[in-house]
Amino acid sequence: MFVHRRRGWEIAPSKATPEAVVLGRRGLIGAAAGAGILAASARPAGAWSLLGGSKAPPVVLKPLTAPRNARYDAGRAITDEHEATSYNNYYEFGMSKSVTDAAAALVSDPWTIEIAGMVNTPRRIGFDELMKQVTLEERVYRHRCVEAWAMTVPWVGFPLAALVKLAEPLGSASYVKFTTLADTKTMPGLRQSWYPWPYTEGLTMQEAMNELTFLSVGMYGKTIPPQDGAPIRLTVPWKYGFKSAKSIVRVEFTDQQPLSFWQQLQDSEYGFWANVNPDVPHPRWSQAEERLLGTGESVPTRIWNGYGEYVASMYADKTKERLFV
Ligand SMILES: Nc1nc2c(c(=O)[nH]1)N[C@H]1C(S)=C(S)[C@@H](COP(=O)(O)O)O[C@H]1N2
Ligand SMILES: [Mo]
Repeated sequence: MFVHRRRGWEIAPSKATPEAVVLGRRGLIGAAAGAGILAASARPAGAWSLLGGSKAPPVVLKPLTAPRNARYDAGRAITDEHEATSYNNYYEFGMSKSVTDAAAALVSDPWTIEIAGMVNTPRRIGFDELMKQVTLEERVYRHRCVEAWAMTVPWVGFPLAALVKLAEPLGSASYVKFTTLADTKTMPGLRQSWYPWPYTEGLTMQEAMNELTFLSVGMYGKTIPPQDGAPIRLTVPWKYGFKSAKSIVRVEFTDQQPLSFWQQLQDSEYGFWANVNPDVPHPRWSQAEERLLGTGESVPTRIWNGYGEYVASMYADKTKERLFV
């Protein structure tokens, strides 16, 4: 099934450029949180750039464990850690699946998240400060990329609902918009100016408050590696993987449906809802099956990525929406 599709799941840059131009550029915790355990990775920031910026020093991940929440049984074998952390989509570091070396340049400590828009008090919160205010748990979730590959990962993090609560949104806010890091000094992908950087994503407030919606700060018992979105990323398991924005720097509450990065590039292929559905093919390939990272096995895709019991009811009244694009 992979033979006939493009190497990447995005449209070719040549094709993307006009649309992008036309569309315009944006029209814890407990125990684990203690003393700096959570700082994403220790690295002498800047040192590598003195050497010409060609190679960042090796990334040191810190142990980060939390009790596993047994409510979310993935029903699949956990993907081999190396496979899951070396086959990535992180376009800020390049369009290839192998961005581990490039992403080592990401400076994820210190890290600040801006809480903006329709909230009681707009403010900035340091990552370490945030970690003191949430309770971490481990959840094993299935991840389904729109390109039809899938993995099963033990994430460590906390429900997005906990951050929403801390943010104190106004009653009039109906969406949450996520903006991720766009640092031209460390992210070579940003030179590809036809892409509408920074990477943005959005959820309805109801989706944001859903019990499944997770902010991950660790995986496989360690802090998240840069290539997987250090130090904090969304994990939205019933939607195509592009909704799971990496390295989040801004969370904005709004009454306008956010326009996401991929939507700006090609709305006909990557919409706002992006819920997984085997019966709604991508315009350029089937979504009926998915290939498991590691084993290469092909398995049937499930509607809502198999999480319907938690999420389907949110969409019962949205029959006119393009829920599966
Ligand atoms: N900032 C940012 N977030 C991103 C992406 C990206 O390119 N940039 N790619 C998305 C896509 S398409 C997928 S499938 C997942 C991949 O996560 P992983 O590399 O950790 O498996 O991240 C999502 N989040
Ligand atoms: Mo993806």
